[in-house]
Amino acid sequence: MEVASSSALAPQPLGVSGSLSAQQLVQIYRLMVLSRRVDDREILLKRQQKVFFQISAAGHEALQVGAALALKAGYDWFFPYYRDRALCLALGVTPYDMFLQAVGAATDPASGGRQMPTHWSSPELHIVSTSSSTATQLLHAVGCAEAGRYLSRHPEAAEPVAGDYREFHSLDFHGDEVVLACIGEGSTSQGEFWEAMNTASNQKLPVIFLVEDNGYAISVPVEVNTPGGNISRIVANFPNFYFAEVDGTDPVASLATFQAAAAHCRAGLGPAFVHGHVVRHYSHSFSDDDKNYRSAAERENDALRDPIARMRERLIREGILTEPEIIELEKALEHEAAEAAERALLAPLPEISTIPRHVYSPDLDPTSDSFATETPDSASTANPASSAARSQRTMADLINACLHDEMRRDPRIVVYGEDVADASREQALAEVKGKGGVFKLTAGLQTEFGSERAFNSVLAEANIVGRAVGYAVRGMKPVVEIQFFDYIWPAMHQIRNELSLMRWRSNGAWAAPAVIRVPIGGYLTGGAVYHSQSGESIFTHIPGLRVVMPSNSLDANGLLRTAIRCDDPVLFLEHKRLYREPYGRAPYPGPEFSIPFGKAKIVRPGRHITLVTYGALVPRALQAAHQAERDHGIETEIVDLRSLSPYDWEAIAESVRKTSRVIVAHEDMISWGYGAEIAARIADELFDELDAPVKRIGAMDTFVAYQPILEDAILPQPQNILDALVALKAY
Ligand SMILES: Cc1ncc(C[n+]2csc(CCOP(=O)(O)OP(=O)(O)O)c2C)c(N)n1
Ligand SMILES: [Mg+2]
Repeated sequence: MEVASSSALAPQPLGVSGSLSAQQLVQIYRLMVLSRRVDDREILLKRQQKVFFQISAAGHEALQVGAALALKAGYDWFFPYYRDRALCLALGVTPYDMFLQAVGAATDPASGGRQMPTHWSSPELHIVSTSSSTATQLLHAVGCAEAGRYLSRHPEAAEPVAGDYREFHSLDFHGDEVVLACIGEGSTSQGEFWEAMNTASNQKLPVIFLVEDNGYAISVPVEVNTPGGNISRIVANFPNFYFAEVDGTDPVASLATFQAAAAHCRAGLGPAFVHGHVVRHYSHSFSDDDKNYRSAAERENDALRDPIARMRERLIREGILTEPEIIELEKALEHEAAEAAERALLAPLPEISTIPRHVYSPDLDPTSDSFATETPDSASTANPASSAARSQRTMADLINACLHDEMRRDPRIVVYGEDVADASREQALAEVKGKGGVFKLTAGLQTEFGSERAFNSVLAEANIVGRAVGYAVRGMKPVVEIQFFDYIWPAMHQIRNELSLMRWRSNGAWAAPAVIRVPIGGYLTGGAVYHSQSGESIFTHIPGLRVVMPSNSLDANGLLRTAIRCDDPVLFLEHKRLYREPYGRAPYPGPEFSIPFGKAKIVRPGRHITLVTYGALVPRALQAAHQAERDHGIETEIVDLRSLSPYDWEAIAESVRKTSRVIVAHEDMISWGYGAEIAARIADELFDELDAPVKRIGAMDTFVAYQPILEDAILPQPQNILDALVALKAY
C-alpha cells in the first residue's frame, strides 16, 4: 500500500519513545496485547459456539490506543467504530464487560444482550452507543460537539428542572472537550461522512475524525471506495482542519498525532482529521475469509506490519523489557482474558419479559394525565362557531406560538432545518422581515432567541436528524424541521436505525428524544409528486418513535408541547393543507396547554357508523358526515386519532361497540397503509361487535399527480367518504 509521507510516518529513530516513560510504553503494549488476547479468546468462544459473533481490532490496536491515551474518558466524548476494542479498553471498558456482551448477558453494560459484541456504550466513560450502520455516528459526533459548545456558553441551560424530559438528563460539559468519531476507510464513501465533515469544518467544531484505514471494506479494496486510494488527499481542502496521516501500527507516532489533533480542537481552531494506516490482521469478521479475495503475498505483507510484533521488537530493542519479561506479561494478559471470559459465561441471561423495556422512556409517559391540560372549553374549539372569529388562530400560528413559548421556557431547545432561520446573514435582519421557514412556521425564532438557538442547517436531511441525535444524547432538545415529507428519505436511516433505536439498543443508557416537525400531505392543487406525499405508516412501523398528526390548530399546539416536553423521539406531522385552513382555527390556549399522546377526539358523535381518521381527512369526513345525515339520515361518529403511534384503541373500540359499523379513512395509499393495521385489529378483537365488514378509504396506489383532475381522483374526497357511508349503512 502506498503511504503518503509525513513527519508522523518517518521511521522512528531509537530513543524517540524517550518522551514517554518506560512505564507508559509498557502500558501501551499491555493494552494492545490485552485487546488482541480478548479478540483471540472471543474467537475461541465463537468456534465453541458459546458466543454468536466476532469482529476484531487485530491490527488496529496501536492506532486506537494512541487515540485513547491522548484523550480523557468521561470528559471528552467518544463515537467509536465496531472495530474499536483497543480504544475502548484503553478508555476503561473491561475485558469482562466485553465478554458479557459477547455472550449476550443480562448484565452486559453496553446493551443487556441486545447488540452484537463490540457495539460499545458507557455513559460514565462518555462512549455513546454504537450502531452497526457505518458513518451514521459521525453526525452524532457533530451534534454532540455542537451541544457541548452551546452548553459551555450557556451553562444556565444545564440546570436541573423537574417535570419534563430534563428531569432525566443531567448534563456534563467542558469548554475544551473534544469529540472522537471513528470510521473505516471504506465507509468514508457514505454521504454522512461528507455531511459530518461539512458541518464540523464550517462550524469549527472540536471533532477528531479518525479514519482507520486497513485497506479493505470487507472484500472491497480501498481504491474502489476512494478515488486515488487515499482519503487524505481528497479531504485536504476542507477549511479549519488539522490534518495528519500516520502509521497506525506505531502507537507512539499515533499518540503524538492525536495529542496534536486534540490540542488543535481544544484551542477552538476547528476539527481534526487523523488518517491512520493500519492492517486488518484477521479477516473482516469471523464470518469472512479473506483468502477468498486477497493474494497470499498481500496477506503476508500485512502480517509483517502487525503492530503488536513491532511494538514487542521495539520494547526489546530499546531495552525496556526483556524477552522473558514480555513472555510473562503476555501470559498474564492471556490469563486475564481467559478469566474474564470464564466469569462472563456464568453471567445471567436476559429475561424474555424484559424485551419491551426501553423501547420508550420508562420515566416519562407522554400518554399520561400529567400532559392533559386540555380544558373542556378549549377542547371544543374545533368547532369554529364556539369562539369569536376574530380570535381564531391558524394551525401555522399556533405551532409557531408553541415554539416561541417552549423556547422561552426551556433554554435547551434548539431549532434548525432548511430555511428555518429568519436570515443567516444576521445584519440583513435590520432591514428585512425574515424567512422563518418555507411555511413560516419558525418565523421570528431567530430574532427572539438568537442564531445559536434557531438557525439554518445545510441542505441535507440526514445531517439534520443525525446531528439532532448528537444534541439529544447530551440532554438537549433539538426541534428540527424537514422541509417537506417528500424529502425525509435521506434521513430515514438516521430515524430508523439511530434516533428511534438509541434507547432500546443501549438498554436505556442513552436516548435521543428529538422532535422532527414535517409538513406532509396533498390537496394542494399543483403540489404534484414531490410536494404531496403521505407515508405515515412507514414511520408508525418503527418501534421507539412517537408519531402524531393533528387536524386542527389547538391539537397541533397541545401535541407539539407534549412532543417537546416528553422524553421520546417524536415525528410531528403537520398537514400543509391545514396550516391556514378556516377549519379548525382556535384561540391561543396559553403556554401550558398540552395534550397527551394516544388520546383520540370524537369530533362528531353518531350512532350508525364509526369513521376513524386523522389529518386532512378530518374536515373532509365532517363534510361527508354532514351530508350523510342531511340526505340519508346516517349518523356518523368521527374519531380523530390525533396521534398515530401510540393510538387510542379504547376510543376506537368504544365507538365500534356502539355503532357496529366502521370505516378507517386516510389520505395515504390504501395498500399497506395506516388503516390496514387498524382494520385488522378491529376484525381480530371486535369481530363479535360488527354487523358489516370493516371498510377502508385511502388514496389510489400511486403517487400524487400535478394536474388537478388527476390529483382529485388519486386522493380520497368527501364524495368517496359519503359513498362509503351510504354503502356501509345499507350492508
Ligand atoms: C450502512 C451500512 N452498510 C453496509 C454495512 C455492512 N458492512 C459492515 S462493515 C462493512 C465494511 C466497512 O469497511 P470499513 O469502513 O473500511 O471498516 P472496516 O470494517 O474495514 O474496519 C460493511 C459493508 C453496514 N454495517 N452499514
Ligand atoms: Mg476498512
